[in-house]
Amino acid sequence: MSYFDSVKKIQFAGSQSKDPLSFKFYNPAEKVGDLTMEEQLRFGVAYWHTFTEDLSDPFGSGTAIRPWDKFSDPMDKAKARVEAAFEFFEKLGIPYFCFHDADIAPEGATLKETFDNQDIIVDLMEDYLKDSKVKLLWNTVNNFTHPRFVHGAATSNNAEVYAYAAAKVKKGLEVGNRLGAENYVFWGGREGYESLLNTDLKLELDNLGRFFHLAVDYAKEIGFDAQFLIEPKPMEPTTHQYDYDTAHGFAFLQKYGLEKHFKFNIEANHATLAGHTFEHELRYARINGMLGSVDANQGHPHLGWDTDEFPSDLYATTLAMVEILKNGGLGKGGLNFDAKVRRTSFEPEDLFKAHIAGMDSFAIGLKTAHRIIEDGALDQVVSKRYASFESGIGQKIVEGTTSLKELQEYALKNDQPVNQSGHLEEIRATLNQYLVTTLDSK
Ligand code: XUL
Ligand code: CO
Repeated sequence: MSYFDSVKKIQFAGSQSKDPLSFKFYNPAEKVGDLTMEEQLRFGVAYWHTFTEDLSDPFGSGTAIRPWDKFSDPMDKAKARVEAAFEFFEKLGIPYFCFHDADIAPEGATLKETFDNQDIIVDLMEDYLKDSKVKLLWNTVNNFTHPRFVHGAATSNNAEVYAYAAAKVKKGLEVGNRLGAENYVFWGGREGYESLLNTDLKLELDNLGRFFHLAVDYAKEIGFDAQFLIEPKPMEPTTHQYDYDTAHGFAFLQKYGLEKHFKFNIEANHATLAGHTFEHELRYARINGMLGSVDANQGHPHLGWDTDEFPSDLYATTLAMVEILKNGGLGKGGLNFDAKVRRTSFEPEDLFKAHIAGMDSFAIGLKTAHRIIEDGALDQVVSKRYASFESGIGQKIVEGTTSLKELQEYALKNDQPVNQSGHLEEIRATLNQYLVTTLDSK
């Protein structure tokens, strides 16, 4: 059965194409440097936004027209979604997908029934994966939507909820192992607090550390070798989420002796909610050897919540790709579109058009970043700016061979330091030049 009859396999048609159902810049087989675009970008579809989401918002009900909604029985609908998903992946030519347990199968009356429902869908997915090039980039469990998680999951005040959440993670690890997931994600949707007035901060953080250790141990026990990823977000739905940003998350992992077992899944819109740029979070993870994967989306500058828009900001995709290329790629990670079409873009074809827009935006980012790095355009600016640390007193500071006494003697002798301009406007103009010439090149 076909769910997207009007759509044929999406092809690369070049930058002059007027066909909305074609790639203008993403040409999977084209090499940028030593690797193809497909190998470097490792795009993924988020199952929840593409197949489960109904496009409701806090003020309005769902608008999405989804061909699989003709099935009213929840299990029939879940099966239809798998069928539709694989048709979508194949037609889009996207190599990966990601899901939460709750996206793929309905909850049962008991936890056991919920697991049984999942098993039926996972069996079906396993069959599809056998005949497909598509792979599971990561899976995770939803320990935040159901009312039982009102006070959190691994940071709940209620030990029974902690156990329930742990049971779901154990199942999630088994499912990931069966389906060959390359990563396993922890996004702490309600792992944080609403108010400190009724919160035992220390106990909650210690419990979260214990929870991650339990997951690491169980993955080892069953031979699940996925990369574990923490996905930072500062707030929403909590007022303070414990994995606030990469720096918070990294400090937490180090405190609890978990840093060897985890990397970060950096989401653009979470970075901006934390008051950072996307590239800041990527850079922070990269310089600490902790960049694992990316949730590719963008926020809206006027809206202070997680709008999860498809990425179209070429500055952001370019600077993100600079970080990713400098990281030597994403390894087992990828660029998962944790993005939803707008409530007003409710037609099934919009799902394709949105992914095409995102994939083209990152293809432009990749090409531009590759040229910036090859030419050393930003590297030269930075090394020139820090040249004072390459010789003399600067070299001694970097090598750790000086003292406060020597630095004072130096400062007394030289007196007022002389600074040089940072030339930021010139650098931004250079970035514009690189972007525009990428767009011109096809
Ligand atoms: C929520 C979010 C999640 C995670 C997975 O803001 O980004 O969808 O990516 O739980
Ligand atoms: Co996300």
